[in-house]
Amino acid sequence: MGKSFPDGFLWGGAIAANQCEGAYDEGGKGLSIQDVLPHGLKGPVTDAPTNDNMKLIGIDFYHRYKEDIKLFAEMGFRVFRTSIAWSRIFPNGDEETPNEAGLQFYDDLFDECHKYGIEPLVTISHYETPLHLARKYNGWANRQMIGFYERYVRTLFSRYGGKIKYWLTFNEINSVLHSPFMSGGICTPKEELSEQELYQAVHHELVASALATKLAHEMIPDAKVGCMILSMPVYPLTPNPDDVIASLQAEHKNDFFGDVHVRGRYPGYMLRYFRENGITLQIEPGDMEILKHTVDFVSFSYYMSVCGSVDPNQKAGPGNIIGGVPNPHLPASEWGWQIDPQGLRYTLNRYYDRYQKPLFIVENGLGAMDELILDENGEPTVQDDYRIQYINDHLVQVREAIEDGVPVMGYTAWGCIDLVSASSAELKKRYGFIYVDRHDDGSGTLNRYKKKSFHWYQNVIRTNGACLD
Ligand code: BGP
Repeated sequence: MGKSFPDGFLWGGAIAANQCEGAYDEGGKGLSIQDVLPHGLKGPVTDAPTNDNMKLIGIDFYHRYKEDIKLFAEMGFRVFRTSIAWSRIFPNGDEETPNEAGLQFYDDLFDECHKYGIEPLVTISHYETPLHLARKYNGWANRQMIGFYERYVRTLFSRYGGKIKYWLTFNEINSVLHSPFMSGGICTPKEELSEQELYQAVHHELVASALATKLAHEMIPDAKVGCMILSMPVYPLTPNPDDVIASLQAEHKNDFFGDVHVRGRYPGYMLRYFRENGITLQIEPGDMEILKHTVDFVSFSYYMSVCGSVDPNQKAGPGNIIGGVPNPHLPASEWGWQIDPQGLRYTLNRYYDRYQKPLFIVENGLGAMDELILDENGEPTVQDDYRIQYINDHLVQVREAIEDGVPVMGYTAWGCIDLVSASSAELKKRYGFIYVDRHDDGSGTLNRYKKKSFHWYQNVIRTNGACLD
């Protein structure tokens, strides 16, 4: 038996509304950008929802959440991360009054979590901008988004202030630099979008995020607000100082977001980048004051690391939205994402050295092709030893980081129940401890089955991590 995790460590799992709920046109919901992205980042944006879009039904979480939360409770979850679909609350995004049916849905969902003593951790915006805001305003490229987002968060804080303690303002906020439509609802094709427009959109999101933090602190004094960063450590491919500086600069592109959220101002390296690339942000009076409302904790997703190199022959490999030069020392998943458990310890240490704030790992896991088989009792299951190995190895490194002195609030395994992939919109890329019988051709009963990892994770939580090896 290994060492236990600290008392009160928040064990749990994470999903996002658009990848699970389905019911894309029920309960007064408006369309979101995901409803016209049938193939995720790999395919075109369609004019209207199409039948090949797996997210329209998702895993039918909208209708089956009671069954699913019961299974999460059986695993012992203390926290459950999900997002609120903005277009359920404000179907178009720019109306004055919210949609009561949408508000009621989340009231019921959160009550169901509390029934089992599970603390919800809510992402306010997770790749699901209302489509109307994308089409009419060009998403976060437009400053008016700050006002729409403010109205949305005020609505959430006044309605759920008593029920939700942990809030995240934007999922993987740094991903907007790489996927402007999915992350920021920006319709201008990426090739035509100037850096000026892109960083202006980033400024709008950073102001909106700080405004949400300010409002949360005023409206729900007990609440804790975190930023959420797509973390991807960049190791120099060689000790060549040019590679080291190239890696530092690649890290800066991501660190910039956490730095503003924690320090409340733009870092010098970014001001230099703006200066040297002809970028002049339009900053309104008061913006810099708002940015000073800094977060209570830093949360992040961690799936993989990459390498930085100045060698033009080194080509970037696949990755979680952001790619990078592959590391010759690491294996990769079936989707080519390199597996690097120690990168998680490294990231936790690096963030704590930099921010001195509590950290929360809100996404980590292995997307893999699972095979449903019958166990000795004739029950369908999956022997997902590869997933157990992956999560075990990452959690061992979390424990190392805790031993290093890093305060880690919790760990929510990504896709604790199988869901639709964000990048490829496939269901066959499965992350769950719970198998969902649904397939990319639309077939399947939607029944839920416990994988081997379900029982394993239950034991991890029961022993507070002591069973990890
Ligand atoms: C992150 C997103 C998630 C999620 C995860 C796994 O980028 O925040 O929404 O899906 O990555 O990625 P994928 O679904 O592409 O495998």
